[in-house]
Amino acid sequence: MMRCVVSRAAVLVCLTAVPFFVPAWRVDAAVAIRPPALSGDAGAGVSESPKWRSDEIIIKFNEGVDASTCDEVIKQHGCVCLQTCEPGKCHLLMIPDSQTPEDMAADFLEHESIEYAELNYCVRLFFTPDDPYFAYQWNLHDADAGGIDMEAAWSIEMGDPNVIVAVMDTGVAYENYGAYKQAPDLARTHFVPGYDFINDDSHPNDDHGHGTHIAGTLSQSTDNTLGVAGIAFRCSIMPVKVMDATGEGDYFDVSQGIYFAVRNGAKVISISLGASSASTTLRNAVAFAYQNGVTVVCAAGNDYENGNAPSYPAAYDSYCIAVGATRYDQQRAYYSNTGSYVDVVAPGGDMRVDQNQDGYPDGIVQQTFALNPADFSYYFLQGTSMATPHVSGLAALLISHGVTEPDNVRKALQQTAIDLGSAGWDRQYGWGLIDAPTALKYFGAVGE
Ligand SMILES: [Ca+2]
Ligand SMILES: [Ca+2]
Ligand SMILES: [Ca+2]
Repeated sequence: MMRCVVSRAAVLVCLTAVPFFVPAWRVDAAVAIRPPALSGDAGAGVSESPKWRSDEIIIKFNEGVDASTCDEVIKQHGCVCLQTCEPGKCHLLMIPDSQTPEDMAADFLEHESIEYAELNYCVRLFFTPDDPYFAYQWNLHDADAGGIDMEAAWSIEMGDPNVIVAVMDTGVAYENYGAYKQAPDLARTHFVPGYDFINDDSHPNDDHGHGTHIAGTLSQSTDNTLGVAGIAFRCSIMPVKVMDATGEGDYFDVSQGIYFAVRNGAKVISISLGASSASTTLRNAVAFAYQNGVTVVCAAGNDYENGNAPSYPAAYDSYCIAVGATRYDQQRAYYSNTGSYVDVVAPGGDMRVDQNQDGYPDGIVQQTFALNPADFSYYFLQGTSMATPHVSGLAALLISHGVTEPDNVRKALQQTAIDLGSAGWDRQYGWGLIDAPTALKYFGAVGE
């Protein structure tokens, strides 16, 4: 299936073993994971913010209880009235350090003058999607869980369908067509026409599984009570197939895909592939995208333990945002390339560990398929492939939020990244771990 080189010009280079992920399902079925049906407490192992104020309760006295009695009862319980909510409606009390709010409320409830006593529950501004496996997406949760804090980001921007992200990959399970089926958790995702440069037709269906996983991280149907969430779930996806069923392609097809995406309105091009040979053809293609105002986001490569050679197109530094991979503890993933071209890092996972103790390897989970393109499940994968759509998704949200031009997108991503490793930019982490809500506030904060 080496489908290049001989019949084409000498500048073509095979992208062998291209997609930057550990091919989980081909090596070990045990890491192709199907999360069990979940009950309501799916969040086990995922840190949550407090549900109520630990030092406060709210009480209300019965109608007709006079003010001096109220003061007396509050004092008897060792509490201090912080505020009242309109006269007589309710009191906010600070409780003694020695008491829990649950016990304190129970004590008040036993008093004859009390109508009710309850905890002061915390509200969250943040949008929390109802997708049942969202709890397993540590990569989308807070930075202290290794993630990019999408709940806070979604309260700022959920995306604009006019912002198109082209996915240069093995295709996407975006439609029902012949043997190919639409992934159920892409049913509400918005797609625009793409192209299949492997088979030269207008049906860029996925016959591998990699591209569907990438599209999921970018724009999985979200808040649909099914499966998992995606980052820029209201933006549009353009599937562009430039790799075949074995995960191989070539620079010529990738370049064609990039020109196609630019000419058909993509604002972001997400490229989770690469190879270690430089190419004028490929460089010209990413330069064309950049010069036409399109943000190109590329995987930095998974070859750290195999020579750490620079990967293209990621290494075309001024034209591409190159993305390395981190894991739950914010450390660089063992496979993630380092080098002068690394711009930022994003969660790519480490399947060797279960640092968040949720019972699964710490990969990135999205819906895709293994061998049969009509049989979908939820798979944890790792790689700079998986890290890349975090950055291209956030780029799409930035553009939805009004940021224009690739240099401004880059600036917002880099300037707000959480610095990791040695201080400032470094070869392992670039500018650091992307921080979605802070990036979305960047231009507002500096007065654009
Ligand atoms: Ca979903
Ligand atoms: Ca885990
Ligand atoms: Ca650093």
